[in-house]
Amino acid sequence: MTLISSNEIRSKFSALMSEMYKNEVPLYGDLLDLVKTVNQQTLAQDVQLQAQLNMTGELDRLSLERHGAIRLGTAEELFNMRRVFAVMGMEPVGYYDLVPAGVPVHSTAFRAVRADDLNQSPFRVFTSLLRLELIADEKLRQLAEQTLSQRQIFTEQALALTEKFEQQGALSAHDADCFVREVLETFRWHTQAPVTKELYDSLHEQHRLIADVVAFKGPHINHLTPRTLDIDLIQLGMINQGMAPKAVIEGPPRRKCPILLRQTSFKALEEQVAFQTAQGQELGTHTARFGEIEQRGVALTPKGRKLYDELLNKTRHQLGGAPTENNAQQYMALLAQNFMAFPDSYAELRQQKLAYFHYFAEVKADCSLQMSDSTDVEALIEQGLLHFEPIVYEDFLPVSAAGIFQSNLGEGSQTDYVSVSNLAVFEQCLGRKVIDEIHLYEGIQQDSLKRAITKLTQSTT
Ligand code: OOG
Ligand code: NI
Repeated sequence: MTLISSNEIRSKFSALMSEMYKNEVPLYGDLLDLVKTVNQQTLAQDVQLQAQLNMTGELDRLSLERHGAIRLGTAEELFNMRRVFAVMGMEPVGYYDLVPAGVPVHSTAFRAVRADDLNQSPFRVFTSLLRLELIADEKLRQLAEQTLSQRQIFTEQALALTEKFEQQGALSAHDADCFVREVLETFRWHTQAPVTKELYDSLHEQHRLIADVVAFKGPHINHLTPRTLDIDLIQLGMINQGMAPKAVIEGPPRRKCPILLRQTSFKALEEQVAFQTAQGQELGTHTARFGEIEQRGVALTPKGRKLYDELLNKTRHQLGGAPTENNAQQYMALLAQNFMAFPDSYAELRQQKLAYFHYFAEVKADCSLQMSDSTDVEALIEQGLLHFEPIVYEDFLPVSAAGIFQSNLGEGSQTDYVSVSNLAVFEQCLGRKVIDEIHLYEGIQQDSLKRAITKLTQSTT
């Protein structure tokens, strides 16, 4: 019996999900076409970028690359989602508290964690858990809890195969095929809502997000995001094609050396939904699903991240709040101006320990490396024996995520919740600890350096 690797299962699932979403939201397909053209153009014009992506193993994964997002309603749903994603080699990385930004959820990102695995399939899912305790109206909260407790978002087969994986440590080809098809059902859009329009409306009144979670059969995938190499070109392309992107690109401004993550999206679509009534059905609409694009840059160290947060906060402070349609130009100008303080060459980013890098040995025939030299990274780089390339940021940004949520929830959806961040509660629901992303980047950097140094020492002795 051939066993299928988690990488293969993840890769199959990602392809299947993309197909499904293309059928459900045709604009996503248009976006994929736009991204493909822009990426080809950008690579053709920038051989250095092509070489860099080739070195780091990202070139081949580029056309496969995407993330999705879902919103869950209960601790049990999050617990089982963690088990299901584990079958695909995806683990919870990072904790994002969106409550301070007025969105009543906390989240993690499920993704592969090793560099090789990420290159085989970089598929990830931003997964949020609704914080029902933030619904002020107690009756409504109870009704929401009761509604959620009645739904099962996974098929029986999906859970059975997950259990089988947990027992065997892998799945057969047949089981893996069955698993991806069954799990896909959880993410499907349903035009029939299991609640009345009245309940939907009262949930919606509390927060559109609450209605989006509680009033549906399952956590429909709400966007799927391809990775572009030039998000400004995509933003222009979207405008030209009439896709109505959001006013500003979230994240850092355009730079020679991209950092972290830049994102933009087109607005959610209004879709028809059939609600339950005693007599049958009542039609209404719901707005949830949208399209998003991202451009990824180098992962920042805590020092780099601190500088990023400072400059972003400064910009928002100068603007007097979060950017809107009306002050988008001013925001982009301020952002660009403030980020002049962020070094914009890979050499400086590395030397000042602002970002993480992969190291590669440049083995030369005539070099003689002494063991004592072997740890002086700076000298090795100067001698051309050590080469470095940026480690791509694989995660998300809470301020950007809040901006993406908000642009698709409509104006006035920002609510001031009084609450404390609650990692411990989140981890308890999840059934394990979330992985610290900084730890992962540090590990990748250290491993690559160790490998490069070993190669250099071996080749000279
Ligand atoms: C998730 C929004 C966050 C991102 O790319 O930052 C996100 C959601 O709307 O459910 O996907
Ligand atoms: Ni997203």
